[in-house]
Amino acid sequence: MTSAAHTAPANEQTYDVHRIKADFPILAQQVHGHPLVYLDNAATTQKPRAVISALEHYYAADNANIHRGVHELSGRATKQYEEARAAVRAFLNAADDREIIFVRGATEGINLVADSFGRSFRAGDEIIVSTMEHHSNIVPWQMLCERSGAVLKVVPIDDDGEFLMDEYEKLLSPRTRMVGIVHQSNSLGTVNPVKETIARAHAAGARVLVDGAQAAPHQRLDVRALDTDFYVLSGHKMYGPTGIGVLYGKRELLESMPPYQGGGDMILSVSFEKTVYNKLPYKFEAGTPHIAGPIGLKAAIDYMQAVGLERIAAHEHELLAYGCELLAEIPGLRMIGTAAVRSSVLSFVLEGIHPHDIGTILDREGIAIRTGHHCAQPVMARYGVPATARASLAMYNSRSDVEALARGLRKTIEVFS
Ligand code: 7TS
Repeated sequence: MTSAAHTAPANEQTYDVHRIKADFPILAQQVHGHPLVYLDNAATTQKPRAVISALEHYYAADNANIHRGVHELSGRATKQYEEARAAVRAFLNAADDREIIFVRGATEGINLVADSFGRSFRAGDEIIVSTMEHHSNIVPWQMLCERSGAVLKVVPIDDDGEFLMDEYEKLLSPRTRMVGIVHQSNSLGTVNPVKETIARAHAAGARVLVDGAQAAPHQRLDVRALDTDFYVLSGHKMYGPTGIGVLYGKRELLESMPPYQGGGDMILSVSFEKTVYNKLPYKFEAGTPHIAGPIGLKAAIDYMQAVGLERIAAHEHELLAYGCELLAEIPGLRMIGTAAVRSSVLSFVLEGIHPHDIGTILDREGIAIRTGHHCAQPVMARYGVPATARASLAMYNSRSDVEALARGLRKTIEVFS
């Protein structure tokens, strides 16, 4: 271990990671006789007490259906649901609450856009995605291609896992209708130059959907500065509940799009002669929604903002650099994903040891990581590996967590030697 392991950098001294960790009750437990070291945050993050309490309070005190009852509880539930929408709007720096659609997660947000915005796509239209997309930003577009005859084009990545802007430029054409790009890759950690990607798409007359599932917990977002047409995120990856996510869309686009699902709440009037759809955002929120979801998500956003988005990012940045330093000293370890700009993901393979075995041995040490293809099989194909081991960081991880990871990996090598 290098001497750097013993001297905490400046940010670690001012950022009280142990106090933050204490706000997450689940992290206080032992697993297989060891203190839990949770490094599977790209799969899902743990929830602070503030989020758990918000959910409990909602169900214990305010639960009712929204937008319908005249009674007190319905009024309270509706108010909290709509306050959560305003909190998400502010978090994304969107212009208007009507541009915020609550969905199940990033996956549903992308499917909504592919289904509804894609309704006008025709044979010969083109959709561009990158090699490093999560399956959820590939398969809905493939399904749209099957339905419409549109063609999917793929931007390659280089050996470091960087998006190749020149190759992208070559793929853009007047036929391009949509560009789907991940803001931060879940399998490589690469942070993509989305602003430039969007500007170039717009210059070619195409629209852009940015998959922000992994970026949302790690950097300040600003959909207006990016000028993105659509942006999706998942609440559970940013300390909120599962089953709630957000689709941001520019108002004029959402206005022009047909509903995704039909049912209650998405209509103004229904008759067998003519049904009139509701205004935004309700046009896209058919049926009783996951009311507690946005309420929990707002609590998560409030919590992140109280800690400070920039401070979280700085802490995680230092931790990633420290983790890279420690892993570089492990014999036979190859990092998968070495882009110049990346965040929170340590993806790697160990010579001669299957990632699944790494994950199993680390688990016995109380260390949770993810192994597998991370729903990014084209990335695995690009690197010629069936799977990687992935440790992913969150605001509550500390230097001791990545030190435990490095120790666990040395132990894994011993077991297999
Ligand atoms: N986009 C990215 C970049 C993701 O990482 C994920 C989930 C999704 C979309 C889909 O999100 P969902 O909430 O709708 O499922 N990624 C992962 C992961 O890396 N490990 O487990 C899930």
